[in-house]
Amino acid sequence: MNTATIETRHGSTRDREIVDAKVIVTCPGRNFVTLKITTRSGLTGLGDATLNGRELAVASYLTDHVVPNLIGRDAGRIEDMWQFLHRGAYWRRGPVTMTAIAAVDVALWDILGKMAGLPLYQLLGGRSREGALVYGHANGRDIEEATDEVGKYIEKGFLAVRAQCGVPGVKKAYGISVGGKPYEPAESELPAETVWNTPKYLNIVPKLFERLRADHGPDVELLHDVHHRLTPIEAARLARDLEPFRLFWLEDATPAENQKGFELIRKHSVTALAVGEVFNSIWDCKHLIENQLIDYIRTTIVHGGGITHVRRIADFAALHAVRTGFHGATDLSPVCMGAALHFDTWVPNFGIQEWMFHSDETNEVFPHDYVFRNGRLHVGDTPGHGVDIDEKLAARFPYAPKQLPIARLEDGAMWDW
Ligand code: KDG
Ligand code: MG
Repeated sequence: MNTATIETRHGSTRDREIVDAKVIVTCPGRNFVTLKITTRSGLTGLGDATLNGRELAVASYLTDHVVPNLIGRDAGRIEDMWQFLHRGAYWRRGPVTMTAIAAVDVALWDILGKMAGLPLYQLLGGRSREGALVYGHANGRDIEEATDEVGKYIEKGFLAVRAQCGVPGVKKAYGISVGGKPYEPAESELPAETVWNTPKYLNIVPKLFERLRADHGPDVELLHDVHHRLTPIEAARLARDLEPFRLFWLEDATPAENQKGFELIRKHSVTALAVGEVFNSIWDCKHLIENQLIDYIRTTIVHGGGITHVRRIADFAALHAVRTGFHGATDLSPVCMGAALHFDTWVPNFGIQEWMFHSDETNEVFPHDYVFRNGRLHVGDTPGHGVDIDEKLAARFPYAPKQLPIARLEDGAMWDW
């Protein structure tokens, strides 16, 4: 796009012209896709573009369809770029498109921070809090092991812990570590097959939380992820059974395509509900938010079209007393985590931030300035989002195809994983 050169305090439109954009795919333990944009003045910005198990679809969307459109454009026109990639593509929404748009958007916000010499949270409106409350993932093959693991998180200083335990009679229940390694869902080239049994699950989960409250007291915040496995009436039963143990939230209690199902859960229970890690647009969560059928919205920066779009979701949620609780599994790179933490530091209606630890290799490939202290993650004051990439190191970890597992019922029929 040809724009006349306009001088501003932060350089000219010529300085801000995008001269390069490249996609970096790396696998330091797991796959990550990163977009790096460079301006004529030599500033660079990074955006996460990782979509677990479908990484190369986003890499191709960016390389083949987006990058050619970026060259020559003004990196300072963040809103216009978002509208161009969203409206201009004609084919809107969807996880691949919105993840690609997010990568561009976050890279441009990163550049804006560097141009201004300010950390990203300052560009959004400044601090609302000192640090972002985070929850870690404790799990065990049985209740005994799970309660020990929750104890370890509390000892490390966590104020909030997600707890999952194995289900007797169910092989490979969701969220349970294998072989003492940290839990990582995408473990094989083709999807691992798991078997699901709802009655067995509904039987064990209230027992887990009864034990956790008995062992760890009333104050620690406890969370649980159903991972879309229940029907609305089953979810309503679980939410009601868990009421005495005051969960911070029950997540993805039923698949959110059927949004009326949440009315049924609400009718039977006051357990707080979180939804939205698989959403990618405000239109996915509009009904749930405006009808106050959920308490926390989980759509985060990388899958929700970037800061520009997630800010709209958060502002809309604030009108309806819904707070943020961003997805933060290991399949979202430190670049997303950095951007999300700046957002969390600013957003008035913040609830909590998920934080699964990245591996040491991942942290080395993506040096960052956020740190954990007293149950919260704190961003630094590096201009932009504060996350970088060591490209030489990244090149030593080539892409390794991996897909998420699937779930079947005991009779072999497909179920939601
Ligand atoms: O890629 C899928 C994971 O991000 C997801 O299974 C993790 O549900 C998840 C969570 O709440 O972290
Ligand atoms: Mg989840």
